[in-house]
Amino acid sequence: MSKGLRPDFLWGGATAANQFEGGYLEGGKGLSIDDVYKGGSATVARVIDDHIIEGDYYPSHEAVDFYHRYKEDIALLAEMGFKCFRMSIAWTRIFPRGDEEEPNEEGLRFYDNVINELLKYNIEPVITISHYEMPLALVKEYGSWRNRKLVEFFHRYSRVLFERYKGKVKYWLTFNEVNCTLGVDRPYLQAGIVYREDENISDVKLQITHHLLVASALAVKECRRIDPAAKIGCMLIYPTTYPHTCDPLDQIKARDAMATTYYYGDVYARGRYTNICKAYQESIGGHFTMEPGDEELLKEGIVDFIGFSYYSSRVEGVHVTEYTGGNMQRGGKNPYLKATEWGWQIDPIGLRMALNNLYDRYQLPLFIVENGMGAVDKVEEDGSIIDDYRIAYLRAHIEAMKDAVEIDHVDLMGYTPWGPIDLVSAGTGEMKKRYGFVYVDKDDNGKGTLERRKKKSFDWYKKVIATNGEDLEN
Ligand code: BGP
Repeated sequence: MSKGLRPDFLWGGATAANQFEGGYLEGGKGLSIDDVYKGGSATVARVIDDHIIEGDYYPSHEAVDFYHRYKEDIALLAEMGFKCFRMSIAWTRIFPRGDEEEPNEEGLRFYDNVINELLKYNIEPVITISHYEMPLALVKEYGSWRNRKLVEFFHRYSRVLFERYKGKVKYWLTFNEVNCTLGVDRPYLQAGIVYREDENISDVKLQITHHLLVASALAVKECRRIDPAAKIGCMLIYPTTYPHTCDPLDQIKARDAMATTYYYGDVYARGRYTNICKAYQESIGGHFTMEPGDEELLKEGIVDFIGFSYYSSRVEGVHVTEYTGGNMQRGGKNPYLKATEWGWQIDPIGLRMALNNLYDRYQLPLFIVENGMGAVDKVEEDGSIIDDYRIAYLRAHIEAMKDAVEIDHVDLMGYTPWGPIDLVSAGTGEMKKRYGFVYVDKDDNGKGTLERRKKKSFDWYKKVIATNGEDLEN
């Protein structure tokens, strides 16, 4: 077998509409759940506002203004040699309330322009259909994904996109980090859900999940019908999880901690609720309703590839006493690893493990659609930004990913690190938590010129892409 990444490896970067675009009321856009959310506290279930409070600052409203600067931004991505660009479409630009019969033409026109601009540079759009920004009206008036009606609305929305972008968009992802919905964190960001006191949380979790899985399966079916040449995948958050010790109880605990990830992964990749799903349903004592035809639909909705995000690993076990932060989930601290300023443990080998675990389990092509290190960047007096720490993080993760391909024979389609141009943090709403190769002049209070500036990592990543990952030297 030949060594190295495939010649058509999809190098790029990843963003999400609500964290990147701004223009939150422009072009007929409706309010999304993220437009009334200030970031930072959605990691625990809480009562959240369902409207905008005048005078308060909302990071997504302007974000970094990709809405008006997409040409300049895409030119920068093209200069780095991007082969693909992962972005999401804001559901509320297309269906401002979510329940309309007809889409908002102005919203579609914005994405026509963005997609055409990308194609002009031969950058393949990789589109997430829903990334943490569902229409607020669907939450307030329908109870969000508790309600089966949402399946119909999402079906209509995704069908409009496949029809409009047939022949132009070759790669689709359904729901971003969908498995967060079952975790303790983020049912709000993912599904607009804040649990009510009068409801059985276990039942609601399973019902929402079933609706999301059915909606995804329908999207897969529609995508194949409308544009058979396109590929459609799922998007899981993947927290590589190590047992704390060799105590067999720790092994079981670490395995159980992956149940919410494989719950989704198994249905997406195997088309049915597997043993791990059933065990999880029983462990939380939840029940949900399936409609006739759902089982068939899940079978037909098997994805073409598995997209996943990987930032850090965690430790689980019965003896864990020290915890640390992480992307959407708290985990046990690992004494062998260093962590970022936000406490996310840096573990490139964890990425190789993730690739192996997912490939062993599903035997479907994989796509790393998020990875990266949030860090505070300093602009030097001469205007330069020397982000060697970012280069070191990405380099180590690319090396690990290459090991998974070259040594372990994992089938990997591409790599899109998070936030190639600085954007708003999903977890905290901060600007100072930066991921980009391109710096954006904006602070946590919304002040700044929005000017774009290349960091040191810009040229480094350009070289990495140009050599298909062969030259990783800083
Ligand atoms: C993922 C989300 C992204 C992104 C990223 C980094 O979970 O899909 O939207 O934000 O994490 O997280 P944060 O922005 O909290 O640093």
